Amino acid sequence: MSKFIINRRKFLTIAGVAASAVPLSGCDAFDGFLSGQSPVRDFLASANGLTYRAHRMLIGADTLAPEFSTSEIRQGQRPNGSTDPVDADYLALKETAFAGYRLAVGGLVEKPVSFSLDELRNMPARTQITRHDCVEGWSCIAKWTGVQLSRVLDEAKVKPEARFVVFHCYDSMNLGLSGAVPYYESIDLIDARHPQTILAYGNNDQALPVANGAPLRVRIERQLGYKMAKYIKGIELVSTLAPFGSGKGGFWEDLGYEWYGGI
Ligand SMILES: Nc1nc2c(c(=O)[nH]1)N[C@H]1C(S)=C(S)[C@@H](COP(=O)(O)O)O[C@H]1N2
Ligand SMILES: [Mo]
Repeated sequence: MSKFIINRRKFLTIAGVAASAVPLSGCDAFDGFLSGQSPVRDFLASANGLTYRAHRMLIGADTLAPEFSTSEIRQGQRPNGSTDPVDADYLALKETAFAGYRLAVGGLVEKPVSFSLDELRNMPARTQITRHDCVEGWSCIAKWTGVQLSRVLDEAKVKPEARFVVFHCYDSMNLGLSGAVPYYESIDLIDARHPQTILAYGNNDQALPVANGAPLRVRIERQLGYKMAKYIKGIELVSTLAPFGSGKGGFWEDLGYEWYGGI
């Protein structure tokens, strides 16, 4: 991970210079933090806080990740992490080609709802060709088709006190002696409502393969691969991440990765 942190700091310095001509609230506190003399230092005293604030201040909420052309797709999306879950409830769904699948949306919403795959496919679709960057050191350009998460959230009517979207997944991850825990992830509502954040059911013009998260996985194009939960069982709107896993906001975060995996 250290390589990524250094890259982000480099980015910060460059972006900070570029942005100095435009009014940017909070910039002083930020510079003060970098020189080590600011009272907000404690608040920002983690690489994670630094990168999160940097991205949020210097990159607009709606800034798009680069999109590519069909000719730039060189190979299928390389499967990584869980690629064939063996959890009983998942196997039962897979047997029926996911006919009985329903995406549950609950938590801090006015109207808890669930959607079948057909219902999701009948909502307005978005297709995007983007690059997936995995911390393990590989990237892949692929085409993704799905429904914008914001549309699904609007159906459920997010309550004002909600701050995060938690993705609950079907696949359990083996942690050796500590047993198996389900994969989960979380993002804030800025990324959740970003136009390129989609619940994808299609990959490279085919139904999403099991290896890449069938029947439904999220694409969060401005963050690293581990944020993009596959095999989504349900979505929960929450005000705090403390109750889930070890409280760090995701399976890999609980093991030490940063919560904000911005690229
Ligand atoms: N449910 C679930 N989601 C997951 C993972 C996983 O193991 N389980 N691995 C993550 C990681 S580290 C990466 S790089 C991407 C891989 O997605 P892909 O298999 O489509 O390449 O999924 C992410 N989402
Ligand atoms: Mo990854």
